[in-house]
Amino acid sequence: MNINRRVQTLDEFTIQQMRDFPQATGELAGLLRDIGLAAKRVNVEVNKAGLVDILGDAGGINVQGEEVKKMDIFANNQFMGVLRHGISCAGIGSEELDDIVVFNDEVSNNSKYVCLFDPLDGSSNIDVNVSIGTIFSVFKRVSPLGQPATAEDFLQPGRRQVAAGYIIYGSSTILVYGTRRGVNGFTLDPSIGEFSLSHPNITCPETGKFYSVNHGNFFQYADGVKKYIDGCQKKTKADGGPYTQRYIGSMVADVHRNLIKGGIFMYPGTTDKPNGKLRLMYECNPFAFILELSGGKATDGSISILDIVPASLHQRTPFFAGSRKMMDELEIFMKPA
Ligand code: AHM
Repeated sequence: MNINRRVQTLDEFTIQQMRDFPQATGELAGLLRDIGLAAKRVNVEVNKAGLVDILGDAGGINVQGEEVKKMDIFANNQFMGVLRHGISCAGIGSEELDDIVVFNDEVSNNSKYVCLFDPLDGSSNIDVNVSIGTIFSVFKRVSPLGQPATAEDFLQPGRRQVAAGYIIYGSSTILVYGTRRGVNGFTLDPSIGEFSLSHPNITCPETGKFYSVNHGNFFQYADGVKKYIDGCQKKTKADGGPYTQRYIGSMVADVHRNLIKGGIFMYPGTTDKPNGKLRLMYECNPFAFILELSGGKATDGSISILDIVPASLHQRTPFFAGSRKMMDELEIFMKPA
């Protein structure tokens, strides 16, 4: 087998980017390294979930009122642990925690960043061996250094993210992250235990053939969404069709596929849940950031996800994201009459 040992690891890549920016302090590189380390630990456990007593419900209900799986807790503790003991993060917000956690020690109070994450998205899929993932968002603090981080550091619009990314624990494990300098993907090379650059400079195709939505909720969607979905099913060859419906029910896998291959992902509001299901701060913002950086779009049906001013840590929003031309077409259907 021909092994390319010149592929850059995640650490080499982030350090290289730092060298190109001599004024960089290395804190962001350190943060990404910490996230990569936690991801490797979670990956090991996800891979043996069927073997050990880590599979299944932890018996509790999380702050969203959903059943908590043991792996959710494990993943949350891993990410919180590396960030708490690193030097780059002043505090975290997590899907699994009611409120923000401010680390409040001398080193953390001088750290520039705060981090929000969904430690294990799609975790109801673990029991059936379907891809799951971690999603994260990084903001620069607005409160003064030297003091504990505050709620304002977290509740910033997504456009102010300095980095965001996700990890998919799938047929292979891949970490994708974006900064203003672009979006890059790193696949975990099990032979050396390192994330290695496999998808440099990711760009989202301007259009695609995939549309991803929960059809079970169809009759609860707004008319514009129904008409758009109907249109997807009626696409002819001349219109770039036929489209293919693909919905895993694991956002990381669905959005990743559409980012790489071209497509649109939708989690609209329903009559029962007008704001949909997905969380703004640690599910929608990171994907919106990555999609906009890579040429795609993400909205709540009317404005860019990145322009939503957050009111609370766990707020939900309708979410439409993907290839630019498909999003433009959706917007025509969703415009108020
Ligand atoms: P989770 O927070 O319980 O893991 O749920 C989030 C997941 C997303 O990954 C996915 O897009 C969505 O829930 C699927 O929901 P539904 O089954 O309602 O279509």
